[in-house]
Amino acid sequence: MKNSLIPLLAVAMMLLVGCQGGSDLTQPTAQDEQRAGFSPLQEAAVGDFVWDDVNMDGIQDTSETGIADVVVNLYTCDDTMVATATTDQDGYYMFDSLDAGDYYLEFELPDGYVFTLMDQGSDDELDSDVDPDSGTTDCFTLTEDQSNMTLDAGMYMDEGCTWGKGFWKNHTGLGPQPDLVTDLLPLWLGDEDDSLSMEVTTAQMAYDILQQHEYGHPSNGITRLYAHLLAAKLNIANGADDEDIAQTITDADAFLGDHDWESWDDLGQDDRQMVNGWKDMLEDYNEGEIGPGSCDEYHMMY
Ligand SMILES: [Ca+2]
Ligand SMILES: [Ca+2]
Ligand SMILES: [Ca+2]
Repeated sequence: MKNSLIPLLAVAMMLLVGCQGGSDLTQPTAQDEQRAGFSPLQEAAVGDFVWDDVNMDGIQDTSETGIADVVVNLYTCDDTMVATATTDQDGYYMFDSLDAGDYYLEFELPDGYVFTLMDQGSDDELDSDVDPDSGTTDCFTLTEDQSNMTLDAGMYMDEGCTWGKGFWKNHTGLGPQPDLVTDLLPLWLGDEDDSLSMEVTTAQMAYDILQQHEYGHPSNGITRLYAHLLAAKLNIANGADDEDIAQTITDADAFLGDHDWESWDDLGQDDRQMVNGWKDMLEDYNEGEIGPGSCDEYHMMY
């Protein structure tokens, strides 16, 4: 870049930064500027939509809505940042009053979101144009006076997925499969530091709990609860959304603070039913019946 261009570019960038935001009614429109006797030379524009791709198919479905307050950055294709915009309450953004030229866009993911699939379907009005790995679009060319409103970004809340307890047992590093458990430890069964709570500190201990023969046996309800509670906590530590079973875990942890597997034989019918109910909920979660869904299906889809 020649030094003499820098002041001009700085002025151009200040003008551009002042003109962002499709919904900001306080900004002058091109018509306003023409009425005021100012005839803008730069008329190209790009937009316009960031949406929540709930069904993760990369297509803007009519039931899917925009996402507000997403930061969008505009660059020239030689990586000079031109301007920044933020999506409005309906998910729209626009950069206008642009020079003809080659540009790309960068979209910043809100917390918990990931980008959806790029360039799905045959209608560029209804797809997502962001590479999920880079968060940017391809370079595109704007000619003088061109308005391109097809540059959209789909994203969805990444809720993770869950594996059943058999998967976790097979991934303690004690068999041929890799150890995926150790990095997720320690985990507590029962509220931390309560008298009968167990702290699971090693992959071997996790294996013994999931295998259900070291801490009681498979006909013992608390032994079964241990296994499914540990699998659920491994899933959550691995990134799975816990909304559907957070209360179950809170209740089970409180109970396991003063009941261990040796307490099972002395439990009354109501307590046993309660323990079995928690175990069933946690098993449903781990198997993908509730919660974010099974990783088996997730990996088959992608
Ligand atoms: Ca969709
Ligand atoms: Ca596209
Ligand atoms: Ca598009």
